[in-house]
Amino acid sequence: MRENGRLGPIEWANAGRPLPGENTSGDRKIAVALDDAAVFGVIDGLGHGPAAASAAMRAVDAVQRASGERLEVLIQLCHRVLAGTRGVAMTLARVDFEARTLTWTGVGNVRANLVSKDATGVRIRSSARLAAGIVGYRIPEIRPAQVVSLRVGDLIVLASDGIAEDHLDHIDFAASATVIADHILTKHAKETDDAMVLTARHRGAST
Ligand SMILES: [Mn+2]
Repeated sequence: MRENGRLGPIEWANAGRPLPGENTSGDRKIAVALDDAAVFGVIDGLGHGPAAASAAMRAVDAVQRASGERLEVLIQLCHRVLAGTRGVAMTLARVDFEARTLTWTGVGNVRANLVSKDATGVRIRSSARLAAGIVGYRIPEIRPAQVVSLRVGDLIVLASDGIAEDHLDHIDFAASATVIADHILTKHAKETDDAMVLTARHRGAST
């Protein structure tokens, strides 16, 4: 499960695989183009196997159909359409090209970090605030998504909990989004769960 592409100024890639022994993954990615923006996400259907995959795919479908809505609205929408499924953890990140902003929010444990390079080295500049809950089963009142300014070169990394906590150590910041995603999956995927990482990099000019 590897894909990559370019949406406006954003170069993105994802890398994922099911729990060893499973044929289908409950971890799914979203990369959708809007007029002057893009929406990215990682969705982790609870557990693993076909039931996890079908819950995650239903959420992906709901987001894709309504991708221009605010992120809080998209999560509410997923919560409704996932009733009766085992539910998902999900984090969404929207990049507005003109405003150069990153807006993100999540429910559950799909982590999202903004990694920047400055004079002192590579560091995590911001992390998405995640609410406790299970989309499709019980979610808190979704607070307005956080907005962060985005700079050329910045790297957004979304990772399901099948990727180990320390996955941002030793990132080769000179590498492409594809190479970084592959590296994180290869080095940090846990043997006990589905795994998915999505990387998105601001490359400046859109052509
Ligand atoms: Mn998981």
